[in-house]
Amino acid sequence: MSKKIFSGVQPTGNLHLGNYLGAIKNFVELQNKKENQCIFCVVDLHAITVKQDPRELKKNIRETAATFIACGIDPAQSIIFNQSMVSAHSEAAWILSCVSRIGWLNRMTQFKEKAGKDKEKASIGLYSYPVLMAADILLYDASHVPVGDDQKQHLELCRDIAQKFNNDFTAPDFLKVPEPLIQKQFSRIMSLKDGIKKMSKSDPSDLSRINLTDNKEKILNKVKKAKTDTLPLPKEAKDLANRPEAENLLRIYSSLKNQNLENSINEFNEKNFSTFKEKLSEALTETIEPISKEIKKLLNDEKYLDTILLEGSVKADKIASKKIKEIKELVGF
Ligand code: AQP
Repeated sequence: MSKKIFSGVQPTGNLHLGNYLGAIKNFVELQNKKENQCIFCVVDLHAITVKQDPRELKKNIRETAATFIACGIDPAQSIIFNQSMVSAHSEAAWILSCVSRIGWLNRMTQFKEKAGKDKEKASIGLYSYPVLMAADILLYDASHVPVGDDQKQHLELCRDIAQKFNNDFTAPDFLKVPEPLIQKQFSRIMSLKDGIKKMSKSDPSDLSRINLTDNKEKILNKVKKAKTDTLPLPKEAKDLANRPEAENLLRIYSSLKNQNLENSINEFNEKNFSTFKEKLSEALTETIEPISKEIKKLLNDEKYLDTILLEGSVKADKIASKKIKEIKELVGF
């Protein structure tokens, strides 16, 4: 059955292995099933929910588009565009924010994590971020949304918003209620420095993540310095309990090798970490080095990247402007 796929990545710099294994790798697999229609968005409106340097943002928008292409998203097959070029996203976000309930948003854990202790000083945009995300998805009647595990709660909210809109305006099935597509085994890649913290763009330590722009030397160094524990690798999956770093590294290896965790456990059955880290570095270099070289090559051609984004936004706008027109009619404008 064909799927309508929509997903986004924020152009906030330092795209990393977690973004790749948790999301972008899945985008490419979905695109490669010819019957699927895929839209991949550089969500720059989401990026400004925290302060951005305008020059850096411009650079990061191109870098995110370059990363999509370098990872295998083909602009001839999928729509690649940046959110701010299609005004329907902002319009739909406002209308949907009038449907969404404060109580629903108050439950969002990502806001609590990102706003930290000083919630009063966080932007309103950061608070209503999931409503904009719902607008992104619902404008394209997406049936499936491939995301990392951290976005699961936002997707559930998106489903609630769609259902409430359909009820409030007596328009059954008008907004398509989307399904999440979450890679079960590899949905949350953790920091190389702390196995209970998500690998993240904003971690001040570059050693905590493998960036998709890292070269071989950097990869080797980061794997060498990755936190482990004093035990050898496990014999069985149950021995990974309370060993978050070992589990994370084994999961990363499994995902890169397209094998399940049990196979990797058998492969390194009670070996020491130095043997495993050598193999992990090899697997990482094999996957990341070609991506990183391609990103660098693409970044030398800004005109090409701008054209891809412009052409993508024209295609996206065609779909989104039709939907926002229907939304406005239902609302009574
Ligand atoms: N560590 C991760 N493991 C698995 N999937 C992940 N994703 C992000 N981190 C991991 C998935 O990547 C997609 C794009 O993410 P994003 O750009 O919306 O947000 P982010 O990477 O979480 O980056 P932030 O919010 O800019 O930075 P931090 O986290 O540093 O504050 C999503 O599908 C996400 O699930």
